[in-house]
Amino acid sequence: MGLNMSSSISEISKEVLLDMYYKMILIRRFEEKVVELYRAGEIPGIAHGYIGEEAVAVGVCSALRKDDYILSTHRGHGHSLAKGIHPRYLMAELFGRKTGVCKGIGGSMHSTEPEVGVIFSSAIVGGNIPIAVGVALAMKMQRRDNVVVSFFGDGATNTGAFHEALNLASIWKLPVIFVCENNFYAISTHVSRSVAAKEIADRAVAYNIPGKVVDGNDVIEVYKTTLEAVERARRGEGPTLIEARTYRWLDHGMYYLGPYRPKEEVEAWKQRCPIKRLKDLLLSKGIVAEDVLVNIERRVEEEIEDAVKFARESEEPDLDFVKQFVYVR
Ligand SMILES: Cc1ncc(C[n+]2csc(CCOP(=O)(O)OP(=O)(O)O)c2C)c(N)n1
Repeated sequence: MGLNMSSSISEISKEVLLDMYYKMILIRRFEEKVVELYRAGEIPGIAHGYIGEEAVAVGVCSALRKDDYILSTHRGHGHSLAKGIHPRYLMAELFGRKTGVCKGIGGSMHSTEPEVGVIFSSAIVGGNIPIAVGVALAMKMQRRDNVVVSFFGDGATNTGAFHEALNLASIWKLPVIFVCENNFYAISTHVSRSVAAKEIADRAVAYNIPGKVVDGNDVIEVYKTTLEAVERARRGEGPTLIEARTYRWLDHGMYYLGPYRPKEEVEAWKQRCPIKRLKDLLLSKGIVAEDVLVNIERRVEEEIEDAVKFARESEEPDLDFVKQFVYVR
């Protein structure tokens, strides 16, 4: 973890920093609302929260262009919002409404909107990684300079798909960035019980690509490391593996799995809240006055209320509507 949050902030524009703050707050409030609505029985199906991990999605997506692509996972709300999906259409998707990003028939784990670069999301652990390589191959074959990011968890790095994908991406020097969100647990299994490598980033060595460990609760470090990987990819030099160390504050999903994590560990990570860290930095460096941040927080509260109202008032898809999207030979 090479970069230091406060020393490297001066090179980033105020506009970008404020957008990062806005997006992190947006994700946090969105997820808090999802927990509330899920427990109240308003959101059907299952959902996996991103609270605590906001700096990864926001740091990475802030380093991308709108026409770059990301591929997401079962824990994807943060990725979608960070890349630019409007909270209204994501909330409506979670509610299973026709106005959702996938017309209400994808749900929490499949949010996709190619117009803003969210090209695919998969609940199959490791499933999006080879598909990201395929998208990157398409970019290369079409001589486009777009970069592709695959987000996945620590558990996904134990799948064959991860290893096959990194190998091929390296051999073909594809413009793809592999972002491992290492939150230390795959459901209740700690990484030390499932990953043989000393560090997940070390797995890059086998594929002759850079493997970098970053503090995933430091949005500036995530952003800068991603920028380097993006430049490398656009230069045609191939992929990078970034291991962003972070922590999920909630349980794996919306249900309680039991005490597999020490309470002190959870508390220690909460003390390292990525949003508070950015806020403290912006204020201590005199980059913005507090009322600017308070206004952003207010704006987000309104946007979340608006998204819930929009979702609640939207129509549910009926059977005839759903049938239009079923493939029949
Ligand atoms: C191929 C496959 N195996 C098992 C599962 C069940 N499953 C869902 S999430 C999960 C853990 C994923 O852990 P990780 O990749 O570290 O991501 P995190 O949930 O920590 O973000 C598992 C095993 C699945 N969805 N897909």
